[in-house]
Amino acid sequence: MTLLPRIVRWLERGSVSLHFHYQSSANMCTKNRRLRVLVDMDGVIADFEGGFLKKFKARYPNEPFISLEDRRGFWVSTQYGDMRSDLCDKAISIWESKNFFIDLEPLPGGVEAVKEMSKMENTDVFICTSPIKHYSYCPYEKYAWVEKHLGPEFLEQIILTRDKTIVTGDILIDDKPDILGVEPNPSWEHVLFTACHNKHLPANPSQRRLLSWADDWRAVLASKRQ
Ligand code: UMP
Ligand code: MG
Repeated sequence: MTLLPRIVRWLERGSVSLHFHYQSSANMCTKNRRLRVLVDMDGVIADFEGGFLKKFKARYPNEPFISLEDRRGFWVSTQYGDMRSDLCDKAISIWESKNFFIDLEPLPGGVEAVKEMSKMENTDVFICTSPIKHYSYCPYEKYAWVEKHLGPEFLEQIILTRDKTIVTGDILIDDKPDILGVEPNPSWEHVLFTACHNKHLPANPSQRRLLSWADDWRAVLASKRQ
């Protein structure tokens, strides 16, 4: 036999046995399985609401605004539009502007928590975030924000998607109360991250919450390892 077919055979055998090893260890030892954590960006590690209000007031100083205390509902544009119809487009103009996403301040403890969990054993962390459809600045600035605050190594762990239901993971930490898409049974458990717009929602016994990054996120991750 010439050398090349032999090498191909060795490689094939190697991949078969590696595959077998992976499958059997995954089945027999689920405790050692890696945990995949999906962390949302806006409203979880980046202060979208605070950044919006600051820039809205600066750009439209004579218009009414909604304080963070009075925010209700996930969609800022809907609440502004309900106040006066033209304020919906004015609100949208804020996050469609250059430098809106890169200028967002980190939410307290978020960057530290994401860095810490990504260093935990058997843990894979991804930033899972929905870009706006006006794509001139937002996708670029989301990457730039992650590089600036989490470091260039985190650029490997960004998922930009408008449909988070098709992403597989064990947990999705996200401030949006209803995360819907084409997959009716997403693999992750949605842990609702408390934000000004969702804190008044009635308690939902089937949905766990993280009140902030000072809350016990380590216990939430630990519960998924059992
Ligand atoms: N967003 C809107 N309209 C709103 C509020 C937010 O389009 O009224 C956008 C901004 C973010 C996205 O790009 O929604 C929120 O993304 P997630 O945090 O759900 O990934
Ligand atoms: Mg969010």
